[in-house]
Amino acid sequence: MEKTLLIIKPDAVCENNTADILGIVTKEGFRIRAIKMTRFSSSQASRFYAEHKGKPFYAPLIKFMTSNPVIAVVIERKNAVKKLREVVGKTNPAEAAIGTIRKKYARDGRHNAVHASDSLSSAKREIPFFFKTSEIKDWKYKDYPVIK
Ligand code: FUP
Repeated sequence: MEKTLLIIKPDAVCENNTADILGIVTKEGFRIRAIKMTRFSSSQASRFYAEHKGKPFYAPLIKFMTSNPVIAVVIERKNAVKKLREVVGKTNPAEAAIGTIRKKYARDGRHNAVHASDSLSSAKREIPFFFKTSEIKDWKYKDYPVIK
């Protein structure tokens, strides 16, 4: 089992696509381990996207990502990083495969519905950006007490 970070971006939050996107990932066998709605401050967004500093799309990216709340989600399954990248699709929805989240919900390469960690090392850096270890919860499928 492997954990990765999914962020539902401001466009998808504001278009009320949150439940649809969570439905897709849970149907793909991902289990939600942690979830929160938050809003990036400029300094948080700059740190999160530090690798893109200097690129032409950096300033508008920060402006967009700080414009409204996002929903950060830690999800887990076998091969989580690779599988989520497949389910999410390419950065630009024009290039994304049919059936992917970005094909369905992205407007363009900036307003592209979701973020998904691009490697295990990115996931390990990005998850603590939003969650303390104690906020990530373990649970087992269909394993709960039925209280009489
Ligand atoms: P991805 O891993 O698919 O999210 O893509 P990148 O890491 O290359 O880019 C991160 C974010 O930068 C994208 F989700 C949106 C933004 N971006 C643009 O706005 N324009 C571009 O041409 C490329 C990326």
